[in-house]
Amino acid sequence: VEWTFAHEEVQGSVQDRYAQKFKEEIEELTDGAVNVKVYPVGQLGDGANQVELLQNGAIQLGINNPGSVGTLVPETNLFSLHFLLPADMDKAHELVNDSEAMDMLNQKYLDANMKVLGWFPEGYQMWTGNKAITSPEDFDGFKIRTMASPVISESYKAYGADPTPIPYMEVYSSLQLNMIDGQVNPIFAIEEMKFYEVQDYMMLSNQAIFVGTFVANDMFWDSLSDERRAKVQEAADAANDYILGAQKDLNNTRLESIKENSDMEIVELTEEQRSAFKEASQPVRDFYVEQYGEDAGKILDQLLKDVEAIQQ
Ligand code: 6CS
Repeated sequence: VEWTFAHEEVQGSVQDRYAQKFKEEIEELTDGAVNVKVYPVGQLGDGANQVELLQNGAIQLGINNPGSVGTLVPETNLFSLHFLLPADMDKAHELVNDSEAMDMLNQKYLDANMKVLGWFPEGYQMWTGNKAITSPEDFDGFKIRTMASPVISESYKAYGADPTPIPYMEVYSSLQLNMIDGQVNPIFAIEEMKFYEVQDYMMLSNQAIFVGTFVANDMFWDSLSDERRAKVQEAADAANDYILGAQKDLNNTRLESIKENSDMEIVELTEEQRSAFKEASQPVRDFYVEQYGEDAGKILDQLLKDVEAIQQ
């Protein structure tokens, strides 16, 4: 059988590496009875299109992220909150898989026809811009491209910025044409999408971690035998273990390559500068709970509890 696997990034990206690793594992575990065809972004539409195809079962497997699922699974806007996950990447990776909050959140995905097979951090979200941003005041009137999620918008409004949703594949040209002043993404993406060519500054701001979600269509999942399901989960777990080191390496080497190959200035925010953003971001937590209700509140509380525990 052939399974279709779509993700939201270009070849060689974190999501693509995850997908390729999963493909390799499941094809081996099933002695070639399963064949996985991986489609990067653009081939089956953008991130939002792919979520739709996955929900209705036109494709079996996919990687999406809370930014593109936020209007369908409102509780997942949790990960669009800033200064939430621990700064330590290993701990963040552990939490997004093991926190009890994730059992509650995964149930919400199931209600939206998506069976979650794994969560993984892809890197720290960094701002790039046509000017340096070191305080919330610098964001005043700044048009920042973000994904189309209400909590992401609210987060940048809290800094005084003007968040503008634009599809991923159109960000480069929008920056080039000065339709926007900046954007936010992990370093590996800033490199492979060549945003460094059309931006003067990159802020090592670390306000959030970009997380990816590996999901299966629920009907497809239900149609598998117990034995096949166990193998799919085994392959997903192998991809999940692999991606932690792979994404760290990729983000590190691409930071070095940006430093070498571009004249984009890199601005490292001090702890004091970061704390001004952290403070400004706190009311967005209330927005999240007010907008999405009791279960969202429980998920947030549980995650915050587990973040505290893992940092002890
Ligand atoms: O900013 C975006 O829209 C995209 N960024 C990444 C790193 N992955 C997929 C997502 O759609």
